Amino acid sequence: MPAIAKKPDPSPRKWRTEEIEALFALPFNDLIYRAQEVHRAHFDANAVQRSTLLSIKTGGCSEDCGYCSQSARHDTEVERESLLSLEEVVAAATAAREQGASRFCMGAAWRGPKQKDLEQVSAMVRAVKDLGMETCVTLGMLQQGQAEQLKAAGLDYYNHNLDTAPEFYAQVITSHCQEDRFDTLAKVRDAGINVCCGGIVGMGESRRVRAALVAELANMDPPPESVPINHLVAIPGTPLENAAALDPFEFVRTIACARIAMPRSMVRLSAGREQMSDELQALCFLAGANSIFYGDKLLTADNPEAGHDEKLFARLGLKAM
Ligand code: SAM
Ligand code: DTB
Ligand code: SF4
Repeated sequence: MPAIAKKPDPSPRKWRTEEIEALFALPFNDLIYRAQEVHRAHFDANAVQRSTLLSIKTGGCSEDCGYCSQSARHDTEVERESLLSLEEVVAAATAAREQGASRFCMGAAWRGPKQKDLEQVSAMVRAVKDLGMETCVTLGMLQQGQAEQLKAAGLDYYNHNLDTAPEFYAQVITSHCQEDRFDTLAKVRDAGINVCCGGIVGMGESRRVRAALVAELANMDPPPESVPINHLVAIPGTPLENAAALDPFEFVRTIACARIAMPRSMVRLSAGREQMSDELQALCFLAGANSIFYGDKLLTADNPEAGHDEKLFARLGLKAM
């Protein structure tokens, strides 16, 4: 059964950054307890949704996002490739379904799709939908009418992250502004597509920035159905390759704060799992994460092997949603 996001709360409360900061400052055990209470009130605490990612168009991106292996402006090992064929995408989605993923997410290293690109991606969405999977794409910024076109193709989710708090955004990305991202998110929402929107931590930001990111996400009206919390994967050749390491408990705290502030959203433990111990991941599930990327690759970076995750799920008594 595909995972269905819960209906958004018709009147979600607004959060001030200071309130989220106060959550961050709680003793760790108290914070996790609060997050567990909220999690259990809204979800099966032992069920985790699994999405598989595929990079359908890799590298050569015009944007300068400081964390990204795919920017043409950074000297990384990622080579520019052209858009995958429909057959390649269907083969990857079929394999992901066989491994137990309920959603297939296709990512493209674009500032935004050209009309010709969008038609090809729409065909991919239709084909993945026909396999009985939920569909998600992340294609960058959308122009008028493009979200409606994706909806008509059967798109369930559009991923477009705020990435960080407004006050830190320009230190990470200068080729577009966060307002552009809000504009695309509004187009996605208006087209009736579920919103997948989160951010990255571990980029050298302060706790206040992490709290402000969680508040921005929670104050979206309605909040995103799906909230990926990425841990920076430090990529050699990017401006953030030497970002200061984040205390792992601070990552867990970020998950817990997201869970408390967005009780009905799926919170996804996203990039960075390959660099985490099983014990740290277990703490993230305890803090209310109930979704992961599943399969040995994210877009360009490594993710734990599916077999390893199967064993982890068995050891923790977790079931696939
Ligand atoms: N080009 C599109 C865009 O930027 O919206 C879609 C692809 S982009 C790679 C999707 C998201 O992946 C980014 O917004 C960012 O949050 C996350 N991401 C990219 N590189 C990352 C890294 N090295 N570590 C953690 N998260 C990363
Ligand atoms: C998201 O928030 N994280 C995913 C997905 N949305 C597209 C991407 C993570 C990318 C990690 C680095 C890489 O694979 O290049
Ligand atoms: Fe391009 Fe997206 Fe990477 Fe930014 S995050 S450089 S927009 S692929």
